[in-house]
Amino acid sequence: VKTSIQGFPGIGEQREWKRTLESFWRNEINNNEFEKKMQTIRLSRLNKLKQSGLDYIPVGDFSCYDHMLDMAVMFNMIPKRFASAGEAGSLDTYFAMARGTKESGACEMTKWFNTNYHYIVPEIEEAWIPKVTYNKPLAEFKEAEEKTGIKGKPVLVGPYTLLKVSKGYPEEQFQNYLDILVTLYAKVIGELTEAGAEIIQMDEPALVYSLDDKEMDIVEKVYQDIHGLVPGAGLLLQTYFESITDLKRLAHFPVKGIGIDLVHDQGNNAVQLKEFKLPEDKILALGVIDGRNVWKTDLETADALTAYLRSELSAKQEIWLQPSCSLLHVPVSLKHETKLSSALQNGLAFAEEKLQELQLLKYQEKTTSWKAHQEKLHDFRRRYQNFTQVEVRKAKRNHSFEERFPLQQKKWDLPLLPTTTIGSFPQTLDMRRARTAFRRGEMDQGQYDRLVKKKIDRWIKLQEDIGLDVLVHGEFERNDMVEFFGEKLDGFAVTENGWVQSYGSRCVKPPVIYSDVKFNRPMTVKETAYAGAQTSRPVKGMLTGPVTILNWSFERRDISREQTAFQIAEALQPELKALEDNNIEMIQVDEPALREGLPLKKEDHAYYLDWAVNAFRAVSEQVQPTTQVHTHMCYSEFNDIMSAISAMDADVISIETSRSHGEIIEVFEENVYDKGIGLGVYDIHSPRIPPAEEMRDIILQSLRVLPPKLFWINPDCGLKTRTEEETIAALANMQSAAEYCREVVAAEK
Ligand code: THG
Ligand code: ZN
Repeated sequence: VKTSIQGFPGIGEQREWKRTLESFWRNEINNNEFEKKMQTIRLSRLNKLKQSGLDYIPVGDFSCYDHMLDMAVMFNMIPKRFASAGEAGSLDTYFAMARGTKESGACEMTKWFNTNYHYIVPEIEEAWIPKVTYNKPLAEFKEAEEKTGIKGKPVLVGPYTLLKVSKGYPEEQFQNYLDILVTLYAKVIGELTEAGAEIIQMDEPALVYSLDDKEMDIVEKVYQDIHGLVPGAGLLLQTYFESITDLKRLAHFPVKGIGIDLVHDQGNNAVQLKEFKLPEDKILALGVIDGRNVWKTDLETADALTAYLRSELSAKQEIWLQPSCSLLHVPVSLKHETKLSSALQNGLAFAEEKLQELQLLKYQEKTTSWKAHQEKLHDFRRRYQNFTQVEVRKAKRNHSFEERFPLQQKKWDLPLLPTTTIGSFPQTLDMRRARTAFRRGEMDQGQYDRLVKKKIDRWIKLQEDIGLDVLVHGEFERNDMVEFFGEKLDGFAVTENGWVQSYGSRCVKPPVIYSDVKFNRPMTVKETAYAGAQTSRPVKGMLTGPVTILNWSFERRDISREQTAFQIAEALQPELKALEDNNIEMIQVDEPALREGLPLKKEDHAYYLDWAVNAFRAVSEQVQPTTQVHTHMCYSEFNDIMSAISAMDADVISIETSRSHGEIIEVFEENVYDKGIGLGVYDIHSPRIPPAEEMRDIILQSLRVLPPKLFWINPDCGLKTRTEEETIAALANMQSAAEYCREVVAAEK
């Protein structure tokens, strides 16, 4: 038995990767220093993996921004609009694509399957000149060999997945582009093989969607063609996040091995594996430990599963033990957690601890460390396994939208095309520093509260001056929209250093749900009510919804996700009541992650959407009909869930759209949406300040498919990552665009 991992976090134990990137972007270090620092981080990570005892160590999974962007640049998928950003293949072009420039908007970014990681979407333009600009995995393979003596396992995203998650090409060109890609992959793989890479991991997570026979034909041909071009290549076809619908078929592709997820597959992969005879020359890589959650592995269970799967396999079969997917999705190490109770730590394993688990499983001996591991796990379970059953049920408000709409029109009396923002304002350095000082006990509650109030005062005034109609308090007291609630609700634990990359240099610290979720005390009332008292305009309260809290936390695995979602929903109800009692009667319950929790298999969509929508509705079940419930969702791809979005029954929804505005407009051409809606009118992920004219066009375009009396105007997401100057300038442009469009609409009447 061998051990391997598909990928390891690149951010470093103390997020040194993030700091390197950001100091480069601030021009504090030059290209040379940047490359050097990145190499140091890359090599120390490799040495750590080497010391862990892994048999196969991934190389090429390390990125200076995102692994999909690396693939795009490697294959020269550089959109024309970046031609002037720098030399093809230069860092300037690379980061221009990731972050945009003054002249050109960044490439679209979207979530990686059903995770909270976001990748850069490759664009294939008609003018694309297919070529390999630079064999990145080869460079890293050689570097690993020279500098650390590791014979690495290069990692590539496979051609089928790459093309599936790319955009910009006509659907009917799919096969054509796939054929072209195959020749490029053959070149990269050929060079790697030549250089001595024995195993090359081809990540094909897109194979876990519900593929039919015809699609499997297409995928099979890809691997036949590559095999034909590079017969000596040792490809390991790696899948994850779900089961393979037809595993038997996949197992007969002309590849050296297959990798499967045995944790997040609903048991399907194991069942199938027992039903056919795996060719005995194939490596079977078993994902037996959870690669995307933080729970300690039950070694007995994992070992029993491995033994069961091996029982009918040939003795010659090469077996690898692996996590279920890349460890990118979990924090780096438990060793920096000084505040988590030992009772809880007994139940946890981050990326480094998972490496140790693989070694314990490899030797299958019930050593003292094995026994100690199991004992801790059992301690944890004894303490936390009980839970309170809540009812997963239909939930709805007492009045329909048709009844609520006129009541709310009357109560709020807003202008046509009301302007607002999504909730957060820039988290400036002074606020971050204050929060750190407060957490360390270097600043007392009174001082901290005064600082928050000063910020709120300033931004209430700024919003009034700009002319916005519905104001927000700005969330200065919050770190992250999920972590903040995790700190205050019962049943959650937050970490000190449990960072996970979210996109680019941005990281999040997902809280851990280890016990029943319950309301403890009001969480948002103090700051929101204070803001409300400073202005005569409406101030919108800001909560994170149950599905998003669930999706962006490390959830329990001993009770169902829907149970936990309803526990969270019920824990939020008293918060809405407390806000209403304090005259906050517009309340936004954000669900940016509702779409990303969508199961990968089509057949599971309906069930998920049903409980997710009901959990959302349960939050505001008891509010007054005049209380206006807003919600917000990030990222496109709404086509497939439009009816669920409507079923959420929010009075107003805002949707992030601006990196793919045209596509979202089409969605509303095809679907009638009949409640309040704001389509983001500019991209907040880029430092670029969009001119008012550009936003006018977007608004007027949207008004062709959505009725003006239901339309709201807002940026496409929260503004916490922007600077104050950028925010003020962009919002002023947005307000002027809104006022212009109001006149256009009035004139049309
Ligand atoms: N919270 C969580 N998950 C998310 C988002 C979020 N996933 C999707 C989307 N939003 C990703 N966006 C961001 C935006 C900003 C940051 C992280 C993810 C961010 N992080 C700080 C950083 O890395 O500098 C964290 C440090 C800090 O808070 O001080 O800014 O909003 N859970
Ligand atoms: Zn958003």
